[in-house]
Amino acid sequence: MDKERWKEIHYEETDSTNLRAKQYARELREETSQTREIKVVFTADLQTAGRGRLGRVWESPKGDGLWMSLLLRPELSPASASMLTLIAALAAAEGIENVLSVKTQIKWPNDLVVNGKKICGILTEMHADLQKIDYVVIGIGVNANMTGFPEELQEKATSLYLCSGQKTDPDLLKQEILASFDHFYEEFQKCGDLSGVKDIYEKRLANKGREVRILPTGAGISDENRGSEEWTGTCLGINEKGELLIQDTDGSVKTILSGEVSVRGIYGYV
Ligand code: BT5
Repeated sequence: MDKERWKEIHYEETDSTNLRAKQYARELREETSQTREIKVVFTADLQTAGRGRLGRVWESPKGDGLWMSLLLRPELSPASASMLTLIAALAAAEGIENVLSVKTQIKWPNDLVVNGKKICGILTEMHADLQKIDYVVIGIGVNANMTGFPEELQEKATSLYLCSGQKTDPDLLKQEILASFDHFYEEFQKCGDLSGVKDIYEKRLANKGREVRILPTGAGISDENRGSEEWTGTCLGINEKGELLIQDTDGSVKTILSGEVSVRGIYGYV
């Protein structure tokens, strides 16, 4: 995709920017089914029904964060969509660091962590047929200015403010993350996979070199792991498709497509 400008749609309050993006895509499809080159970013000051994966709640209080969703219609197979989550994670990490001196790490596949606590979550959703993606929505939530969290999140969530003592303008954060996304997305399109960003991704990968626990509960568990018990191994990194490489205790290396991977020692609460 070229670096054409993002069309920006902002809400003071909405249910979820991912829902707004999906609705927009459905309406657009009815009007101009041939328009593939779209780049729309939806933001909200407040989300009343912010969502995480598997229908979980995403706390999105007013003015305290960057709650945004990117709508794209890439010429990709549905199997490639999960790579966009990794591209978004890289973009969010770099964008944040361009605004503040806070060192962010990526907890594969969809969390950014600072000092062992979650600062950003990503929710990628798509509409596709068997061969091709129709549209993809990448929701990115960054905790910017929260001064505290509800009790159940206190141990595992943090904000840029709590890490740096500085308030951040969500709009500036948005512009930086979009610029980084454009850069990494272009690299992704050039290669057709993540080979061009693998090294830089792995530098930020909190899981790398650590013992990780695989919980075979997520939707994207590969066949070899499906139905198996929870198991542990050492994370070696990712491959060019963005799958996590785990060395089992018997020395064999397995790939995890997506889903639930709990990482010992990354979050204080694990
Ligand atoms: C995620 O899900 O981390 C994806 C979050 C995506 C949020 C963005 S905001 C813009 C767009 N619009 C939406 O409606 N969503 C996207 P998951 O890995 O399932 O993590 C969810 C879990 O994180 C929850 O069950 C809580 O434990 C925790 N959590 C909730 N709110 C949080 C917050 N603000 N900061 C850190 N952790 C939070």
